[in-house]
Amino acid sequence: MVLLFTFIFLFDSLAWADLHTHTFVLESTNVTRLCNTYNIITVNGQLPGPTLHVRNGDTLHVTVYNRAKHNATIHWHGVRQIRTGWADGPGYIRQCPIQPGEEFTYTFTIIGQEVTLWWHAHVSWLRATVHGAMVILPKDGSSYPFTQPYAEIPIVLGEWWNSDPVEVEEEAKLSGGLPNVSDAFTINGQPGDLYNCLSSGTDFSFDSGKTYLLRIVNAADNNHLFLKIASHNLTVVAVDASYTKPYRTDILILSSGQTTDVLLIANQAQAKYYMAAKEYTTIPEGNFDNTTTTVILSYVGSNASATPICPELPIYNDTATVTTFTRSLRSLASEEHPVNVPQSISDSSIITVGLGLRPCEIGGNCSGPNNTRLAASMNNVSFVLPDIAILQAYYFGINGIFTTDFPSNPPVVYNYTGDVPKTLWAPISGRKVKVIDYNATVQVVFQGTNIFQADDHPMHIHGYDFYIVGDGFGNYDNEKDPGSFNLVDPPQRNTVRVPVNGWAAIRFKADNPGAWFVHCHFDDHVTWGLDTVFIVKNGPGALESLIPPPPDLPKC
Ligand SMILES: *[C@@H]1O[C@H](CO)[C@@H](O)[C@H](O)[C@H]1NC(C)=O
Ligand SMILES: *[C@@H]1O[C@H](CO)[C@@H](O)[C@H](O)[C@H]1NC(C)=O
Ligand SMILES: *[C@@H]1O[C@H](CO)[C@@H](O)[C@H](O)[C@H]1NC(C)=O
Ligand SMILES: *[C@@H]1O[C@H](CO)[C@@H](O)[C@H](O)[C@H]1NC(C)=O
Ligand SMILES: *[C@@H]1O[C@H](CO)[C@@H](O)[C@H](O)[C@H]1NC(C)=O
Ligand SMILES: *[C@@H]1O[C@H](CO)[C@@H](O)[C@H](O)[C@H]1NC(C)=O
Ligand SMILES: *[C@@H]1O[C@H](CO)[C@@H](O)[C@H](O)[C@H]1NC(C)=O
Ligand SMILES: *[C@@H]1O[C@H](CO)[C@@H](O)[C@H](O)[C@H]1NC(C)=O
Ligand SMILES: *[C@@H]1O[C@H](CO)[C@@H](O)[C@H](O)[C@H]1NC(C)=O
Ligand SMILES: *[C@@H]1O[C@H](CO)[C@@H](O)[C@H](O)[C@H]1NC(C)=O
Ligand SMILES: *[C@@H]1O[C@H](CO)[C@@H](O)[C@H](O)[C@H]1NC(C)=O
Ligand SMILES: *[C@@H]1O[C@H](CO)[C@@H](O)[C@H](O)[C@H]1NC(C)=O
Ligand SMILES: [Cu+2]
Repeated sequence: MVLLFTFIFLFDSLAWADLHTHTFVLESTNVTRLCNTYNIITVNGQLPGPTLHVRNGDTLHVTVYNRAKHNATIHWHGVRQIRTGWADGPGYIRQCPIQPGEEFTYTFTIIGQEVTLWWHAHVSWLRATVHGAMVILPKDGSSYPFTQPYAEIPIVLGEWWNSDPVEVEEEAKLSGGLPNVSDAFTINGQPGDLYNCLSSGTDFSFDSGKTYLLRIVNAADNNHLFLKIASHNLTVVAVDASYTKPYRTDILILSSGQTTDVLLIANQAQAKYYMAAKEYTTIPEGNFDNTTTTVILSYVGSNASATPICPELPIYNDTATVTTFTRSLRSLASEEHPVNVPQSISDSSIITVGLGLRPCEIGGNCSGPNNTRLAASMNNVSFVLPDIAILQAYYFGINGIFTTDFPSNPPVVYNYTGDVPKTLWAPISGRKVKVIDYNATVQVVFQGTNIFQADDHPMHIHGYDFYIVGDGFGNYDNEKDPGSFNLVDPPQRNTVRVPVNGWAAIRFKADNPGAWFVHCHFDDHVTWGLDTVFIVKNGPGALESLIPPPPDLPKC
């Protein structure tokens, strides 16, 4: 079976696509940021890690050697992994981690996805330093549905801690309190000029009159980021590897996990301009990183000693700007790139997403508010990772690892976005998963809650792109709100920002069997349990089931 599959696979790829073989070495690396040297984990000594260049239809073999001190896995963020879920990466969901000294080869094919995705570590907070961009060109012989750019520039946004991010997480887990906030944001690994330390970042050089494609990735662990370039408008042409109708704007917002591709025309005076990014959040001041990262765009011929022009970024909690941006995005919906939104739904659920507080164990020291432990949940279930992978338990029929009773509706109906009584604040712990029939047409409404602290949660579903058919503030109304859904050209993404004290509705067809991680893309919220798993059953057809696991799959 494995051999047969591999054979067909190779035959196919020889016929129309390339095979890319890469080696990722995870290792401790000394890097200097903010004028100090820190020992962090990188891939091949680089921060951000290597950019992968592929075409739609190509196959990748990436062998990961773990020469670092932490357990590791790599996730190919947004890659649909049709039938190849074993290569998806999240630790204890799809695979046991690659332990120090071990190796594993990820094999997968890019099917029907173009423009920009990315990759990152998917255990603990290793992602903070282990990530990189994935550039996906159209198939040979086809082209972008927009002006062919003169040049393309990957732009990876991230955070920087003056510490090992895995230790930041461990510290917060032990204490039950808020983790340390980052010390800086970064663009392509560098904080830029607005910190107490001169940056060694490289300027981007622009030729007057030319059009550039900026492939922007928000790789930050715990943040949504605003991004702006002084004096320039940008035209959004794709998000999360799905084409959009061109949308002209002077500001971008990217939630953790999201990618956005924009065209920039270098049509301004020959000068230097800052690209700048800072956090969007509604949590109280003092509890987040209030800094701004920059990089310089220099026009060829500009005065080398001139001061760059600064853009004016919105205030950190400017939800109105975020809402305008998000609601302006539409799928391209062209003949070549059609929209297939499920029009009728066979599997519908409403899932609350939010934080919580648990009482401290007797004799414990808990540094959450009033001696509590921070928690997070979906439909009041705070997910606890198993010590073997859910997919392995499912595939091999190992009992007792998970239960299939994830609730399809909030177990208690209350005013989710009002003043929530404290008796509702502590979630239960569990490993409840949702089972979905093959080919089901699925609708999920994510409803944000106001428990302890309302937030915009970026919800990510592995193995799928979904349509965001509607969103709103307050409580979702199942009678009224579906009337305003966009079922014609809604944006398609793999990560949706659920508005603070609001909701977002998504639809997709369950055409990819496997056990798929569903979670907030903020790593601190994942640590607290804002996650679950959607198990999509195999279909009856030969090409409708998960392939068998690779023989070198790591063991726990
Ligand atoms: C990192 O720096 C430390 C302290 O200077 C040094 O002992 C260590 O060998 C360096 N590690 C690497 C991988 O260069
Ligand atoms: C978190 O911040 C505190 C206070 O600044 C510091 O003492 C501690 O070392 C930090 N923890 C880590 C893991 O960096
Ligand atoms: C950017 O777009 C706005 C609105 O369309 C327009 O007013 C402004 O002049 C444009 N700026 C540049 C630099 O093109
Ligand atoms: C956050 O940064 C802005 C400037 O970007 C500044 O005006 C504001 O005072 C800062 N707030 C805090 C709490 O440091
Ligand atoms: C370049 O900028 C510097 C600093 O603003 C200025 O002193 C100098 O005259 C400028 N040179 C040219 C050729 O404009
Ligand atoms: C946004 O933050 C500012 C400054 O902290 C505050 O005055 C304002 O009330 C906040 N706006 C909202 C909508 O919370
Ligand atoms: C809690 O803190 C107190 C005072 O700092 C200390 O004596 C005690 O050992 C701690 N308990 C635990 C379980 O860490
Ligand atoms: C902490 O306790 C104080 C005093 O009882 C209360 O006013 C406050 O709301 C509590 N905070 C939280 C987050 O529970
Ligand atoms: C829920 O609470 C909000 C905020 O207090 C309030 O505006 C709204 O009317 C409440 N909704 C219901 C249905 O009670
Ligand atoms: C969650 O479940 C716990 C335990 O049954 C209960 O105390 C709490 O009120 C529930 N909260 C919600 C929002 O359902
Ligand atoms: C699933 O849907 C596809 C495309 O609509 C269809 O070709 C296939 O027959 C369906 N399979 C099942 C088992 O319903
Ligand atoms: C690494 O993974 C193995 C297998 O799941 C586990 O036994 C071990 O405790 C993990 N190590 C750390 C440091 O988490
Ligand atoms: Cu979250």
